[in-house]
Amino acid sequence: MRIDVVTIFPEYLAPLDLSLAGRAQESGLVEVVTHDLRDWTTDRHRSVDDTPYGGGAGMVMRPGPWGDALDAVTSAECVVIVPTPAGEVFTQAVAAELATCGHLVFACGRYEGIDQRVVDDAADRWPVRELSLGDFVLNGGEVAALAMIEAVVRLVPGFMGNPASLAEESHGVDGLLEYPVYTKPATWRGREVPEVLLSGHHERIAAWRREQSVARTAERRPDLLP
Ligand code: 6GU
Repeated sequence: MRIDVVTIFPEYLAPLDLSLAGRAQESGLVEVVTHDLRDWTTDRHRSVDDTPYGGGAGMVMRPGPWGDALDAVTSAECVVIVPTPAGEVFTQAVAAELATCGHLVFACGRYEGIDQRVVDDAADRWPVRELSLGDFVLNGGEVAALAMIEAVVRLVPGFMGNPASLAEESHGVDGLLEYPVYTKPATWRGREVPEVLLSGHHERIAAWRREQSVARTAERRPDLLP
């Protein structure tokens, strides 16, 4: 998989080289290339934003540099991703879908957003996904892109050492939250590991974990229950 990220803060993406995704890059499974949007500016001040038509607070990213940047880094087979709090919610299902793509291009906006014509123009040529991490506001798309890239890359076939751990985690196949986990010692600060987990009884353990998952989901995320 090839991933291009266009941003005015390429340094924001540096953690990708350290994290899980860094390993995937070393193994050649994934290649992430970041680009500075200002490389596609033509004015002396390398400006990327301007005041919004219709008035209002903040600045909007100009279409010119974005159009040229996307023309340069896209390919016939790519999917363009625009992180924005106004997007559809990025879920594990979206991550799994994107993990099957050969080429992802992230367009990270700052300020109040990117001129909508950039997105509309891109959508005439490539599949475009405007995606949000959830109902809160970040200063720009960079941190969101980092999160999405990590979520996608770990689903690329061949990335995870143990694919079973993908199936059992939160938002896995049954869509429930993960059950609580414990390791040695069996007693710590007077707190015991639940007895059933020491029993060696695999069916009882599976039933207990299922029960914990359902209870946790009902308590914290009732919207996820079927
Ligand atoms: Cl994708 N971008 C920004 N700027 N804020 C967000 C977000 C994305 N998702 C949640 N908040």
